[in-house]
Amino acid sequence: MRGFKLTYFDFDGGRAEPARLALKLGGLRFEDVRIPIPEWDQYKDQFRYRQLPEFEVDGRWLNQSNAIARYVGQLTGYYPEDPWEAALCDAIVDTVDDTMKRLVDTFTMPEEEKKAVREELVATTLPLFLSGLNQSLLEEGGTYFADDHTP
Ligand SMILES: N[C@@H](CCC(=O)N[C@@H](CS)C(=O)NCC(=O)O)C(=O)O
Repeated sequence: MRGFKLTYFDFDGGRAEPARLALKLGGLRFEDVRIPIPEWDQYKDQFRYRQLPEFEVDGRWLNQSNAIARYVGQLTGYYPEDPWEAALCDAIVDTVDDTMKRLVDTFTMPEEEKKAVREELVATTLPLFLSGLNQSLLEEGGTYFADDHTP
């Protein structure tokens, strides 16, 4: 059996969660390594890009959460086989990433700047991205963004 190890921080959600969920739902056994955030500085240098998640498969390492999720999705049947459906899926994941990045960028801002930037996001970018995602979902039938097999 293959040895899988997913390393991320010790909370649910975040960038490792799609891979964690696909591994669990797909029935693949894996080592779920969760580094406590306060201890991160001790571990950081062990990782090539000094960031997480990282996924180990039989001693080989893969970084980038979306690449990891796609790979696990392909192993477990949660990633579309049809090229168009796969592209739709990728586009949604990248759009969510674009949205999230704008929020994450505010995390370390000084309070006053953070408030102003977030107010601007709430007034402009977030409604644009969220309504775009909603439109994409509706265009695909309203249940799944891609690969909808519901009867
Ligand atoms: N594009 C990368 C981004 C990875 C990333 O930003 N990871 C953050 C946690 S979500 C991290 O490791 N932060 C710790 C640090 O930068 O010291 C991915 O999707 O995997």
